[in-house]
Amino acid sequence: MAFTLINAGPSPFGRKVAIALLEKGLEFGVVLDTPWAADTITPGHNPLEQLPILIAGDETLFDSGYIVEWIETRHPVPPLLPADPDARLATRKRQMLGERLMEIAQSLIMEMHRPQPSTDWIDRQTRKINGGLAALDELYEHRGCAGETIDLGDIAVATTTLVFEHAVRAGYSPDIAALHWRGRFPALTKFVESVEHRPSFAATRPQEMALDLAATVG
Ligand SMILES: N[C@@H](CCC(=O)N[C@@H](CS)C(=O)NCC(=O)O)C(=O)O
Repeated sequence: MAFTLINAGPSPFGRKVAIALLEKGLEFGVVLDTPWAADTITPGHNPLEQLPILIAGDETLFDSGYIVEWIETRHPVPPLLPADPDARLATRKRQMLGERLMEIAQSLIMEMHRPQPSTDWIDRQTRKINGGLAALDELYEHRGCAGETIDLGDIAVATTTLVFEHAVRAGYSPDIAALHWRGRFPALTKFVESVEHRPSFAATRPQEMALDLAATVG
């Protein structure tokens, strides 16, 4: 089956899908799109008007969490979810924290680009990011580093934390203390450093794109 991933260069959500496909050895092509642009193709494929979108034969899939669930269900080998129920729930918990942290960070960064940002909103999202990172650090104290295999939790956590750094580096986000996790959360740091050079991660590093977030939310 031919897969096409509609994605944006820096998207951590799209990177999560790309890494899952690569880990499974599934080939795919990439079409880049900007969901806020006048000529975007995204709404034609996803009523929620968000990337990533995966075209899988005659099926069109959207929302990265659903897409990776679909990939895991249709292509279970090699597994990215453990079969043991307790291990599976632990994986899902890390996946959920990684995904929600990304959405909260997005909300914070967008707020900071508004003409009159709300300090209360910024404080609330900042607190949630610090809390989520601390919760992940505790979970990785028990899980440790990635070995030969990684799971959907590892992929969600690493793509989120790595894009925090990319967002600051590329200037999409102000340099907010909450987005700094490397060194601040030792177990989380050790874990990300154990996966970030893996071939599936090396092949999908965030790519810069022209982004005017102030114009998007202003
Ligand atoms: N829950 C979605 C979030 C995806 C998301 O926020 N995508 C961004 C690009 S990285 C987007 O398309 N934003 C446009 C919008 O939300 O209108 C997922 O996991 O796929």
